[in-house]
Amino acid sequence: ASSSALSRLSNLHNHLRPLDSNNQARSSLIEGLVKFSPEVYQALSSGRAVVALESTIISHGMPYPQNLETAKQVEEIVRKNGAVPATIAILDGVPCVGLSAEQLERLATLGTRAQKTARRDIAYVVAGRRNGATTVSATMFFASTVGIPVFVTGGIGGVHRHGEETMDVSSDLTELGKTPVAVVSAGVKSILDIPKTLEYLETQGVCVVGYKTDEFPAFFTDTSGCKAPCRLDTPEECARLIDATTKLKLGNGVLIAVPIPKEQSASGSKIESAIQKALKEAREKNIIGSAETPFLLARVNELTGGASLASNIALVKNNALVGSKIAVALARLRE
Ligand code: PSU
Ligand code: MN
Repeated sequence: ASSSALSRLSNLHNHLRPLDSNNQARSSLIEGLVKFSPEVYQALSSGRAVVALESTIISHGMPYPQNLETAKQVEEIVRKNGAVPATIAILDGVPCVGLSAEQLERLATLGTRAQKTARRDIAYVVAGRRNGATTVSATMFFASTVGIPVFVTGGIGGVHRHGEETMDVSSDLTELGKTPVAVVSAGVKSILDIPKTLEYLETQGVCVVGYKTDEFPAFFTDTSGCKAPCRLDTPEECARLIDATTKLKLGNGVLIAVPIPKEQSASGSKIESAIQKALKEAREKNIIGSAETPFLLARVNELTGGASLASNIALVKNNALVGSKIAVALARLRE
């Protein structure tokens, strides 16, 4: 049955236009193993701007139905700004780059029944023909494999508080160290240790950019008390940085940290006290490993009466706006 699934995929693949020589979507290893939506395949084939989007934020990061609404709205924002959205997830063991409306709905209703899939989980989910929602690390892996240089999300994982004892350091950080994809996020949540996360990114050789800010943003708030190592002020500057990273064959990722819009940043201190409470509960209940981030996100949302979810949605949309402009500027640069 698995080989017939594969042959169906390669059939589909054969019906699509062959890839031209400029584009990166050509890894022969991935031929027939990844299913592209027609929209994404066309865009990659013609060198149009594409923006990768992750799926753990849909399954584990937000409740239904806001997760589905947000996912659809984010895709619309990307299209309105001249790029093609490529939401990435593993469905029935098939890595999908670009989801249909039905597939997006399926993922959103599966919620936490989909497996949270980081890099380490990819082979397990594919081999077992499971449904996997890809985190930043797994989404970067697939984006890079098929040649999508820009990826938009809400927040990335990082070094957890007390990470020096637990060694809970998100694989998002090591992926950024070895995979050449630019990740647009609102920085790192204060459920994590932000200074240690920045140190670790430096160790991994990741270029961290504050977008129109000198300060590294903390997801729900536009300040963290930490300086952003670099600052850029336009999509074109970001595109040139990404292009230089590619030309130099540095091989690492870039983190572009976009502060949450000021209007949504207001409830930041209320959210901070909820974060403290949720962290304490997580320790008491011994919630660790990959379960910790989803637990904290859900709990903070409950404790803030939905305020954190509203902020989360607003910042993701803002990131989609900025990320699309960067992807379009990059595609222009490479014309
Ligand atoms: N932070 C958020 N929302 C999210 C995540 C992080 O504000 O949905 C998800 C992302 O998919 C990220 C993952 O890649 O959590 C990190 O999980 P962990 O801490 O287990 O590495
Ligand atoms: Mn972890």
